Amino acid sequence: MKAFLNSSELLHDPGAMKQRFDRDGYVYLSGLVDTGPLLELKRQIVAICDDCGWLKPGVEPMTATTWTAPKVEGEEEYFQVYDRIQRLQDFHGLAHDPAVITLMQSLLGETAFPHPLSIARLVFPESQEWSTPPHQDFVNNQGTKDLYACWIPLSDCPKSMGSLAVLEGSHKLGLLPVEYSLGAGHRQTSMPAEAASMQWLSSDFKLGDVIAFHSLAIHRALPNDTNRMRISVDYRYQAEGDEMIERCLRPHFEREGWAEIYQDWSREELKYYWEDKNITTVPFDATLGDLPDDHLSTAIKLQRSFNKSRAALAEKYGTPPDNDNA
Ligand SMILES: O=C(O)CCC(=O)C(=O)O
Repeated sequence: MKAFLNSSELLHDPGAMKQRFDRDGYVYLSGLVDTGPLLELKRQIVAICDDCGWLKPGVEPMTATTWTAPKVEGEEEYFQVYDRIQRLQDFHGLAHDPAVITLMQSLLGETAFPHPLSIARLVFPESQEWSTPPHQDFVNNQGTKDLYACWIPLSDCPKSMGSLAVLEGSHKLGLLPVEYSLGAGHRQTSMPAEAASMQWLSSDFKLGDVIAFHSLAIHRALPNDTNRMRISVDYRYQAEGDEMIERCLRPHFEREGWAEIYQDWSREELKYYWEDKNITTVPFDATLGDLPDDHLSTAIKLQRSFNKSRAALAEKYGTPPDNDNA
């Protein structure tokens, strides 16, 4: 797979950065973010994973080495960890990283701001059926199409660990219909014929590298073929005054409200920061996610094959031994 074009040299030329983004639907910047805060956030996240028994005992937690069958979004065991991550000040704070904001301002103008809805991904090995399918963020995020995501892995993330892939130039295909998928969101883009001549790009990310992409750019995750969890975060940005849906002002999955999430925070400026901004909300259009009539048969077929591989994994992992220092 061809690598992303590195746009770091355009950091001091916002006009050229925006032109490249408009052309390709993404910009990739190596070493944009300081590694210190990324490692600190990862340390906090792996401590939670470790506490919940996800990580292999006796192995350095920062390697995020797993030893159980995959946990996936939507499962109660996943939420035990994820709800605690949603409470981390540093997780939400990273969306405001000055280098990321400067990048987003070059793409969206001076008023670029992050949505309060912030997402962390904890992608287990052997969870390929569940990995993020090709999709356009606009179907979920809606509001303005000038809504751009920034994806940041919290470690080196080679392609083999399930890094992000983008279909180059696909933001120019417009908003596309969806079909059923098992992966996050249960929707994937129904690929038009023109997509066949486009190229999937990805890269071996180093810690500190980021990719920003357009809400119509088709993107997906590669399978995680390592024995470690891929931990990454993704944030969305738009200009003040542009349309947005209410849901983007609320916490991801909405299992707790901001008051609970903010309980242990010390940085007042990170709380409810959007309330003094010029926000224009519009209703969510559920029809954009409408599935084709035959989606139930597709869903049943995919679910059956998923169940089979889950059963095989349950047999493989069984109950973790009490003490395994291997
Ligand atoms: O990290 C992933 O698996 C998916 C990320 C994604 O789809 C996004 O950032 O919009």
